[in-house]
Amino acid sequence: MFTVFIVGTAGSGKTTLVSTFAEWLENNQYDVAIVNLDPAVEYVPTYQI
Ligand SMILES: Nc1nc2c(ncn2[C@@H]2O[C@H](COP(=O)(O)OP(=O)(O)OP(=O)(O)O)[C@@H](O)[C@H]2O)c(=O)[nH]1
Ligand SMILES: [Mg+2]
Repeated sequence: MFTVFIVGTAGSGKTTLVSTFAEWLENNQYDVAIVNLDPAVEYVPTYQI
């Protein structure tokens, strides 16, 4: 099992990267769990599995 932390300044593309990376992992037969640690998050994108 791998754990990847994505950190960066506000608006630097963290959510976009995580969403795209997770979709790629799912498409390549990896199981993925995503946890958003931002206490001020207002929008969490979904992706097709
Ligand atoms: N040009 C460009 N824009 C990007 C890239 N990645 C994300 N964006 C845009 O940058 C903006 C912020 O992206 P988010 O993924 O919401 O960034 P974030 O770091 O999660 O932002 P916060 O959660 O608000 O801190 C959005 O309008 C994205 O479409 C990229 O690689 N290139
Ligand atoms: Mg974000």
